[in-house]
Amino acid sequence: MKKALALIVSCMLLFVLAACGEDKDAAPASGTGVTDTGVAPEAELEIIATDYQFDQEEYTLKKGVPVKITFNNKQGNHGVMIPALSLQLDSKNSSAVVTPDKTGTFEISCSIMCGTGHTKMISKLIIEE
Ligand SMILES: [Cu+2]
Repeated sequence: MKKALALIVSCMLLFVLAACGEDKDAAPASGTGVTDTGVAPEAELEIIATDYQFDQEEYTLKKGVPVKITFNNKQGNHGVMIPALSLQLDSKNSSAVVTPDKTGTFEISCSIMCGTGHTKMISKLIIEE
């Protein structure tokens, strides 16, 4: 009898834990798509994607200036990946505030296998002093 009770209690515990887990997963979906790093942006940059290119060949940012980067998927299904900023955006998670901490020329590429032109979707990110 005690065993049965213990089993029921542990089942209930599992259920409660599972329910908590679901809540956590659901939270980001109802968010605004903005990754809040607690830093107020001083600049904004929009990257627009179409089949199969980004709207600019080069994007320029300033080192040390927090910038809100917004990804705008106008055509097709693309994402943007900027390894130098540890940043990846797509239509679901479309905006983030980052602060570039190094200067140089880096690569921006598409993060989603979007089709025949995928490998051509490369632009430059220039971070100036
Ligand atoms: Cu792609």
